[in-house]
Amino acid sequence: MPSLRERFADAFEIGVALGGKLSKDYTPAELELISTQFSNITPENCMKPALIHPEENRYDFATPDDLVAFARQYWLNVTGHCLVWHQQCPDWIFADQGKPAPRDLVLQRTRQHIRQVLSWYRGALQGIDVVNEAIDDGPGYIRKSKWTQCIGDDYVEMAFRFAAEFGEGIRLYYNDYSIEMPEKREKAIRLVRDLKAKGLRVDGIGIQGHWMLDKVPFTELDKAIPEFAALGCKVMITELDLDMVRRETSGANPTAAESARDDPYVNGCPDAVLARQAQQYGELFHLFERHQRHITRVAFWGLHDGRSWLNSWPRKRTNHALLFDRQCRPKPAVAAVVA
Ligand code: 9MR
Repeated sequence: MPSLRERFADAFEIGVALGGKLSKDYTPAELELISTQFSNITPENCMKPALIHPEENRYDFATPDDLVAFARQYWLNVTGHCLVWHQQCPDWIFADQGKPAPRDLVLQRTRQHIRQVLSWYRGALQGIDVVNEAIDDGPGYIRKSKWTQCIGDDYVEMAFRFAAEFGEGIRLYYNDYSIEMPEKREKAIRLVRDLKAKGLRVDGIGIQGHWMLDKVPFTELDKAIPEFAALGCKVMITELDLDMVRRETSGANPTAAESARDDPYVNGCPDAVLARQAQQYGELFHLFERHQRHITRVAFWGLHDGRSWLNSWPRKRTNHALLFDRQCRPKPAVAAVVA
């Protein structure tokens, strides 16, 4: 059987999000899996503002540097994640001597942040999520956050402006969850269209793809991909996983928390359920292939089931969301995807 990256080499890159330091936190089997199956890696956390820029005059490049070095060694591309987000963002950006910082100061700091990260990784990043999850989950347009409080809704525009200023040679993306669904899709289209009308560069739109077993929005995806492409953007599936344990919250709002305590698949996921997962992953890749002229990357949010964020969000449970099991063995979904 070909590896995933071989199987889709002519269609799109196969990506994976990786946490921690590759030089010390991964077993030989995991490293082997990364380098054989995938062609693109995304740092799961270490490039987020709070981690890479914990204090105004201190950057922590050690962990992302480690990932970039690994990627070089194995000829993998790296997609940065993310320059501006309302989560995992350090408080200092928004504060000025105990008071909310004025717009100009926050803009100046944002510009400096973007400048430093993009300059440091020039030549190392193929692309980067410039703004992550800016669209409101409810009826509003731009999500209210410290960014909108301090700068205004145009923080998105300003972030893309700074990214274009310093990001020569790096593709610039807007990334969000549930934007394939009609309500958020309309707002995502409006946002990207407005940015482009202002002359700003938006090279790609990332549909995160945190979906649930038996609830994959195939029909909406089929519409969303060409609609995003019609804006003059490439489309990427950036954080793919298929949640196997029922949850109430859709999308990926990190602050969601659920109180249920059941853990049905703690001793393993039944074959019949894994078969359904295989079928649905297979159908997804079939859909992606049909739209392959628009799609540049399909990336999984985690290397294998044991490393998925869905084991702890929106509550602790034993999940089986990815293509490889906790021992790095291919699950039935791998064969379905390849087929
Ligand atoms: O997978 C990431 C997890 O380790 C972090 O605790 C979490 C913090 O909010 O962020 C997770 O990654 C998110 C990504 O950056 C943006 N889209 C949703 C992802 C899952 O929450």
